[in-house]
Amino acid sequence: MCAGRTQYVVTAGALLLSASVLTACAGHPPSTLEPDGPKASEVATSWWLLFAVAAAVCVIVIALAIIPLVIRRRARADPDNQGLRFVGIFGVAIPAVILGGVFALGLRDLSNASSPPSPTQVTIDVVAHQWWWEFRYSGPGTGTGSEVVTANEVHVPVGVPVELRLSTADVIHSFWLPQLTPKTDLIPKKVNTTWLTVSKPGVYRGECAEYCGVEHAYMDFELVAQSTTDFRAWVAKQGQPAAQPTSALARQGMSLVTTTTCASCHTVRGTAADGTVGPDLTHVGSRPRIGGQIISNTPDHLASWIDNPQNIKPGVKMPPQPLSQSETQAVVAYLEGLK
Ligand code: HEC
Ligand SMILES: [Cu+2]
Repeated sequence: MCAGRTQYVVTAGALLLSASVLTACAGHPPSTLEPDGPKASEVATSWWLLFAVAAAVCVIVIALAIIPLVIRRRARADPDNQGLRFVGIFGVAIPAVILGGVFALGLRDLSNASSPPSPTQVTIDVVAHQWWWEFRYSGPGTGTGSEVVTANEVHVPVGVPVELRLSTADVIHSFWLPQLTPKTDLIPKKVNTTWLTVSKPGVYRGECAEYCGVEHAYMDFELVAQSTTDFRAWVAKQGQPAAQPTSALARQGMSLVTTTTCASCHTVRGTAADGTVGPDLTHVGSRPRIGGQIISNTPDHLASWIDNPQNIKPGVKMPPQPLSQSETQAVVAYLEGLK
């Protein structure tokens, strides 16, 4: 008996410990249970509803299993088939009502999630690549006639319905902003649409939610929600062609970037570099992180990335670059100046 009690204490202790560990971790990875937009709120609400129903069913079933152990009755004949009626009600009718209700709610949420808020004011084309995200701004609301292309960083105005047109350059990926919008697949040769409205300013982490190859785990991006004025200013800046280099070192870097292999994969708007395999580098210097959020954008990190990105993100679709150390320094000086 004593051993039994010790076991209870140990189990209870373990549960408490794991609960406190879970609470301590809360707030780190983005959670669907901390929504900041209408679509994500619907997901959170249906999660809590399912949780409540499942918890209630669990408690009732456990109670039904314990009651016969506590109240012992002698087995007796069952002439009216009460046992069968019990199974009919609790085993068939009630579960059918619960599952049917949950199914209907699921259909309702699904159709809400895939209906546009009207009218959307900003349209962004999202192109998924192994293993980074390309964002292209177009249409009204962005306040710019010129092209805006970014990588792994997307800005939106707070409180404004935004339309996202999702496509992929290679395999199937899935676009997910846990606090803002449910997962939507990006499927080859197809454009899927999703919408989001962000209710408060902030930086939100997004990720790829469909395994898409070795570096799937480092295919993250950041959504920056800001006031309409700040958003317009950002778009206007990103719409400008690349800044001119201001030092001799950066000038050497520019000629390397625009005349060597980089130019066949990367675009720097306003120069001869117009490749489309990798991210647009026109304003790469303004990004806080590079490589699908894998490293922060410091001169040292940038130099080791350019030297051999395979050391940082093994399998990445950018080969090691045959540049001397001083050439790499020149390229870094140029790219860091592209704010
Ligand atoms: C064969 C194509 C290819 C070549 C050549 C190439 N890159 Fe890349 N580069 C890529 C791809 C693809 C990525 C995206 C990698 C990822 O994050 O998964 C990338 C990413 C980058 C990034 C990070 C951008 C960001 O915002 O995350 C920088 C900086 C960069 N390349 C610079 C260079 C420079 C400088 C050169 C020339 C010295 C070069 N690249 C040559 C394909 C290439
Ligand atoms: Cu993926």
